[in-house]
Amino acid sequence: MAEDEDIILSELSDDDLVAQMMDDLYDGLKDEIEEGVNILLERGWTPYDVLTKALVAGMTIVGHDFRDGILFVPEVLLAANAMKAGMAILKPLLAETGAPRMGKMVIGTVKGDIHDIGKNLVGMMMEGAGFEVVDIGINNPVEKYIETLEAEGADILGMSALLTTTMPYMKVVIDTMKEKGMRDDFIILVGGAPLNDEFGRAIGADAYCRDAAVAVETAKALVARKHNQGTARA
Ligand code: B1M
Repeated sequence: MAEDEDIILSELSDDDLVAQMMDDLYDGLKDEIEEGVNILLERGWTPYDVLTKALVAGMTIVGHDFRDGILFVPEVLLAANAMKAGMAILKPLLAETGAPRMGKMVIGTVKGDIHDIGKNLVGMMMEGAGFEVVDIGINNPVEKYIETLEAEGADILGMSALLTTTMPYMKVVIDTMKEKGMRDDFIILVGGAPLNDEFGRAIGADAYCRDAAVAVETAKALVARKHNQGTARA
């Protein structure tokens, strides 16, 4: 629209800029999202605030309209690409905290599921908190989780699922780990929009994490507890 072409992002107030970024994310405008992220950072916003108050909040609106049949897969993919472009700018900043190494996490989205924005965000925040993160991507079968956990000598397994049809696969992974006698060697955290505490408990995970910040706090608490019990891996 001609009106939109006239908008100069750097001239907007913080509130107007964030509102405009939400519109731009909705419209899948990658370049504008990158520009908006950079402007907020230049104005002294923390990377975490840019992430949560502009990008995640914007993606929540996209989610609602996707659910309600107002947006469709191609539009949501564009929005996701714009979101990822913004996250790519924030990633090194979030990881740059100089926090002491806390442990190693293998994280991946389960088999049948290709949603990766939330998982990527958890990985970024975990790195920022001092964890080493091995991201095995999307659509992971149980074999991939197990092979990577063993090869990496990890402390934590993180699994993500965004679909009600794929979340039961987390139990397949945990049950297989139990069968192999390796379940108790790892802290298992699960997350994703359709999950809840009860589901996490029912499938035998150590904890369900509502969001990336909770994942970080939970991982820190459980790693500390494991260290105190003297059973943590080096
Ligand atoms: Co999808 N999709 N999608 N989608 N999609 C949902 C999940 C949906 C809720 C939309 C809706 O109807 N409202 C719905 C699921 C319904 C259900 O199962 N009950 C849905 C559907 C139906 C589908 C398809 C089946 C659509 C179709 O093809 N007809 C299809 C499935 C494909 C597949 O996986 N096999 C599909 C496809 C897609 C796109 C490819 C278009 C795209 C994904 C792009 C990508 O990820 N690269 C997409 C998107 C973007 C969404 C929504 C709109 C947004 C998800 C997102 O990125 N949110 C989503 C709607 C929604 O969730 N409200 C939707 C932002 C992100 C920051 O939040 O992922 O929740 P989230 O992560 C949070 C927490 O959940 C938590 O921390 C994160 C950060 O705070 N967390 C963890 C997540 N993982 C964690 C792991 C942890 C800890 C915490 O480990 C320790």
